[in-house]
Amino acid sequence: MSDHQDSLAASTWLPLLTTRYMGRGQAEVLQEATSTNTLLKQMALSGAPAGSLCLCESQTAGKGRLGRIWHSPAGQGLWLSVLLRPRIQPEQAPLVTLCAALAMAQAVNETTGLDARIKWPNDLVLEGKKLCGILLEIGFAASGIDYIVVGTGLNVGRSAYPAELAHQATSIADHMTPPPRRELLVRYLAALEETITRLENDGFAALAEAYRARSCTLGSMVKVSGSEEFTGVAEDIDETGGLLVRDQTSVLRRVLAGDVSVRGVMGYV
Ligand code: BT5
Repeated sequence: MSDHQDSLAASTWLPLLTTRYMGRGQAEVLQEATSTNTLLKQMALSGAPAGSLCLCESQTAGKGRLGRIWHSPAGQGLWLSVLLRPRIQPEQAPLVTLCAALAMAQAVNETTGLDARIKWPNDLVLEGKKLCGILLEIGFAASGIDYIVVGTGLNVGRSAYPAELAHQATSIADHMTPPPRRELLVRYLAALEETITRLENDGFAALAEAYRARSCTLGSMVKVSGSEEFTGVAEDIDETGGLLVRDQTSVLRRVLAGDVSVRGVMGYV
């Protein structure tokens, strides 16, 4: 695909938007950024409205969780951050990651037919390998949540990740000729508006069925590592986004953070 056909210039996708506000605030579209999350946080602090976004062709300091690096080579992905100012309680904030994961899984499926699955909490996987990572950054005010920046790194092109990650990473181009990135963007923004609106109005219960249908974690054997280490079967998500895992002594335990490996996914056997 030539650069022109796969342009992310706002003029190519703004007319395609089907949303009420998502993607319609301020839009910063850059050739190169340090991190779209970092830039959008600055925009949030300067008063940018909900639905504003920042996206770029390449990131020089793409961030994962816990200071990890997110590889974001030029033209190879949808390196995108969206600004939300959701009407939810602070303890519900982790659910926004789940909303974004569901929205991106739906967008990938609708535009490519590929069966992207959600690995709780913040990964999308395709045939057991990581296709997309999500990073939430939250700003609080005295009254509650001020803003949430939702960053998504979706691998689209053949060179989206370095060769040393080939055992655990994948890209749409590993499976098919990718659609123009603006199609993924427009579908994601529409799906994100819907999942966030449902969360605001009715809580996660309104999304649970759709989430479960796209999850590769629920119903699977998982290994939890971090402050507590145990294995068990992931049974459900609770009302604040925690994962409920039944351990080998049949006790249901709530996992809020930490790393969860799913058997058969991203190199865990
Ligand atoms: C994540 O962290 O998965 C969150 C990634 C969020 C990236 C987006 S891009 C737009 C926005 N701006 C930013 O600066 N960030 C967001 P985590 O679960 O910690 O996973 C990080 C790990 O994924 C790394 O340690 C690598 O092992 C692996 N990784 C790095 N780049 C990758 C890539 N392009 N594809 C697949 N895996 C990758």
